[in-house]
Amino acid sequence: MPLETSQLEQQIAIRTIALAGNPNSGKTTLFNAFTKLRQKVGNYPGVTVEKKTGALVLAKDRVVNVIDLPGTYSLSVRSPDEQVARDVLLGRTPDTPKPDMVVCVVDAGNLERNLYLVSQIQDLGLPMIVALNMMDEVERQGRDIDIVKLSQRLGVPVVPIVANQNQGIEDLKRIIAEGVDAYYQRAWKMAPDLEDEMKQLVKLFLEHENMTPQEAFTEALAVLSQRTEFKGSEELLSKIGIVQDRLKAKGLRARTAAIEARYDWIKSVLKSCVKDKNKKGPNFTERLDAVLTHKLFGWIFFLGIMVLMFYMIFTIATYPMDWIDAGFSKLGEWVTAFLPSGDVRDLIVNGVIAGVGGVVIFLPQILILFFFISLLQDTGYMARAAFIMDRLMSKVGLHGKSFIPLLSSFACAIPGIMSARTIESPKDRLVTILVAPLMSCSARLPVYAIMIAVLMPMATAWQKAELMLLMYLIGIIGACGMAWVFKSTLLRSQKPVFIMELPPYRLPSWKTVAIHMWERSRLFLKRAGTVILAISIILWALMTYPKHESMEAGEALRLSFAGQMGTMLEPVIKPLGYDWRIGIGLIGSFAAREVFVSTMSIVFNLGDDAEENTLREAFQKASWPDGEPLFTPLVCLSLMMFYIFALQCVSTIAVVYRETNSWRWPLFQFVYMAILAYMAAFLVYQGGRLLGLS
Ligand SMILES: Nc1nc2c(ncn2[C@@H]2O[C@H](COP(=O)(O)OP(=O)(O)OP(=O)(O)O)[C@@H](O)[C@H]2O)c(=O)[nH]1
Ligand SMILES: [Mg+2]
Repeated sequence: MPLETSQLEQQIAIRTIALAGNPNSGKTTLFNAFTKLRQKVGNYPGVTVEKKTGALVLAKDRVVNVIDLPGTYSLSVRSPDEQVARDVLLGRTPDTPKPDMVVCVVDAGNLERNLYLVSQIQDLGLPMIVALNMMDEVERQGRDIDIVKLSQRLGVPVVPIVANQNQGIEDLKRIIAEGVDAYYQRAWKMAPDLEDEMKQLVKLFLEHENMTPQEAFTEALAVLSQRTEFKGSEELLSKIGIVQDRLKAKGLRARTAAIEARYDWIKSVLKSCVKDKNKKGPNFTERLDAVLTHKLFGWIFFLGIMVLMFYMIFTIATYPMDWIDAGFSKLGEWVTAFLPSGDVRDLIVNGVIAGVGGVVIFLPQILILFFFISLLQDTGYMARAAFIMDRLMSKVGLHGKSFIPLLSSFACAIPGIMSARTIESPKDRLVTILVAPLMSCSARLPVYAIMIAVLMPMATAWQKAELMLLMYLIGIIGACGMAWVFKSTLLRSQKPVFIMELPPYRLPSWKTVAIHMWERSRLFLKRAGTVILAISIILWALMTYPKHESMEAGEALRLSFAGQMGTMLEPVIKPLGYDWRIGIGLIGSFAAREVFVSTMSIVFNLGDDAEENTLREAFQKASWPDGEPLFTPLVCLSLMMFYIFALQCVSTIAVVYRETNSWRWPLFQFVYMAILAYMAAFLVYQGGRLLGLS
């Protein structure tokens, strides 16, 4: 095909380009640079688990679709997220057109492994550009890559870029706009008799199926490797069977032969294009890893970083929290002065402002939590945490890879559960999904924080941080324990081999951290302004009606609808040390955990005649009818236990439904976690009383 016409065709044809590549090679970073979107990036493999689409403006009136794909090491699929990448590249995804061009994002620091995928994608026959990313690191390591030669050897344009610094992006866009020639000749070869059999198969596919030569080749290779069962006509299948039998008779193993042939070719390419200028001793990452993945120091560092995080949560966050608190009080006073007394004023002051304000006040703590989580993700420490956890996880029958979804669940179980898609074994994936909500998510933070403040008002921030750490550890231990239970009963399967790669440490990009914190606080505030607001209004109404004007405030609350519900629940929760007012909070928080705090703010604003005290003071004053204090240390502990273990989150249930495709698992999860929560709270409260504690 003459070059000019092919380029012309490309120019008209290109509508969709796909960003493919190994995990952690910078695809999403490039996607964000292309589309100005803010998809999540992180320095560990498996950040992106769904395909995402955006628009790339090439010229004034020329826009193409860009698809960001989950990372994959090869096209032989092992996990659900890799399946997405493969299906899109092969044009087998119903809602996505087959890409007209692939931009293969390659980590220049890991050329050998990355070029393996490049070679596989080339075999698909799609026009391709290699975006050689992370060139800054290559330079720092003193390596020299001959771009022109690499491009010649691969037979595709190679563009050096530094995606996170926007370098090379314009070059890349220019070459995309120009279009590339799809002409391709396979460079790697297997042993002659295997190649002959391959030719036979390709011929069969071309004769019997409506395929391009590249499709026929890909299919033939898959059939040769006996990876996929091809579905076709009887005649074709029997002919394929003959070839397969012949291979077996000759003792030829096409699968390993193909892998070896590819790597041989890659090695020869690298030999001619890459030069190490100065060989050095262990690099920065290796030296740091000697400590951070050390059997003992690794754990000390991990726990240390968590204590530090909670310490910050109890110290620097308190100042902005006081300001927010003061702001909402002022707002309440202002509305009280401005509006005539009555239900409307009551709704706004005691329902909306107390409810939403009660949650928004925790924004500074949430910000600090996300600051730390972003750091863990962006520096590459996340993968190390999974690595040290692997020793613990292997005891329960899972591998460290399962710990990444669990760590992400510290932020929120929803992204955590979704990232379980990187797990190959369906059973292990299910176990991970089932235990992920046991990790303490950010919605628990307000509950823990307020309970710890009531429990030990005089303690130092370090002591509070340690108790908070304990709550998080109980969650981790609970998750591991339940994983062990599931792995040894319902979901028995072999213990998988761990192949988590440890990315190099990278300085966090402050922009990424800031964006992450911003996105998360936006979500948090949005939740406060929608879900929490709506529930606050409903609960306010339930707590206000039917009205008993003449009665004292606490008594009127008890006779309200919500009060009646709480009273009905009281016999069930009394063994945990809770009264009907806490019962109202529990009911509300089955929609979302933070609702506990907002409901309690409303309960104690309504039920208490003195309005200006803080929630902590109200808790400390609250008592049983006989005058005994309600929030004793044991009750606080028991409540925290309940919140560690209970699945009080409608959104999580919905996501588990989506990820497992049935109601069975989310229901099962809800029930087992409820039982666990009740038992834990019961044991702490009753056990403590037996020991003579209060
Ligand atoms: N030094 C350096 N770091 C980069 C560059 N491009 C991306 N990164 C960092 O590399 C890490 C991985 O980036 P991502 O864009 O999340 O990688 P990905 O390919 O989308 O990864 P998955 O979604 O897990 O497959 C992040 O920490 C980025 O900040 C680069 O050119 N140089
Ligand atoms: Mg990504």
